[in-house]
Amino acid sequence: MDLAQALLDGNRRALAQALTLVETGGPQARSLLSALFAQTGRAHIIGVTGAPGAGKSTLVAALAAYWRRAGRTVGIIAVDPTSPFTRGAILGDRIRMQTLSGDPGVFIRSMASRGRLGGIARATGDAVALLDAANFDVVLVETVGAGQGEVEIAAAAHTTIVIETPGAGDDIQAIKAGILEIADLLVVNKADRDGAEQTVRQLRAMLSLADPPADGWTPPVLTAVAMRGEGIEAIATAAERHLDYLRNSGRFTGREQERAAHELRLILQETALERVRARVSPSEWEALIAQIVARTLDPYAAADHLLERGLSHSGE
Ligand SMILES: Nc1nc2c(ncn2[C@@H]2O[C@H](COP(=O)(O)OP(=O)(O)OP(=O)(O)O)[C@@H](O)[C@H]2O)c(=O)[nH]1
Ligand SMILES: [Mg+2]
Repeated sequence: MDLAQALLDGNRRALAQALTLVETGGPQARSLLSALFAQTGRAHIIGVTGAPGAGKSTLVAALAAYWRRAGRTVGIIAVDPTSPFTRGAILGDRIRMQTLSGDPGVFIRSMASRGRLGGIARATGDAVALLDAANFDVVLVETVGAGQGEVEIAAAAHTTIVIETPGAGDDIQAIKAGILEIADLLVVNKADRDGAEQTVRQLRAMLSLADPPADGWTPPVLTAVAMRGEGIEAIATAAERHLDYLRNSGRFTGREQERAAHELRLILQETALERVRARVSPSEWEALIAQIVARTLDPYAAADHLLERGLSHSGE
């Protein structure tokens, strides 16, 4: 069976199989992605990031339900979930989640980076491409905001939603520098708890103090009670408005160029490493390491040498 064609035809088992393939990586995954690449570029890719337990999955599920009611199809990727995707959502909104599961217009996939030798960002980008090719109108990517994760997701998305919670209040300065720069939308979730308004005010103050946004879009700060589906329509509408803004201001192409450059860099890094690994024997590798330790070779010269070995006669 032609996996690419089955995926394009809307076969969900083929999609699941294809996702497993790109998670593993390798030549088969590459040729599948090459075959599908021309069919990508339609989906609105939305990254959702925030601290563990901020309510990302609950919000993502509620957004998905909202867009389904609007007749749009939704693909969801949860990267490194610390809790199962549907846990919060099921507790919070049983009926809505039941509507999601069993709905062919929604596809949910979790991806774990544990035990993987790097490549999670590349694998996530590939998974997004598959959902895009499979004709999902919106692709939501959930990542825990802990270090590189949220920056990676912002580089791969059209629209990035950053979730905060009330009571981040006192240590709101602890919101990592950089989080405001990547946010296209800021959401204070769990607004049923004390201090939500204060957190909103603090975020707005931080935004007004920050440098004016390079792309001219000032991120709205919205509140939500994702668990009860409150504030969801405003968030969905703001995400759509952001995409419209990118398109109408001519900045969409720039975003696409950034996304493409980011993806190309990830692929180059991984491919170069893979080729070096394939062509340099462990003993040769160890000999180079020994030379570096002995200070008879510097690591840059070693890398040059390895790259030459890895990239020569590259008749793959
Ligand atoms: N009080 C309150 N609780 C919420 C709200 N939204 C989600 N929760 C709860 O917060 C907990 C975490 O929700 P999740 O959606 O799993 O959060 P998450 O950010 O996806 O968590 P991880 O993926 O584990 O990082 C669950 O118990 C939810 O029911 C809300 O608006 N108010
Ligand atoms: Mg989650």
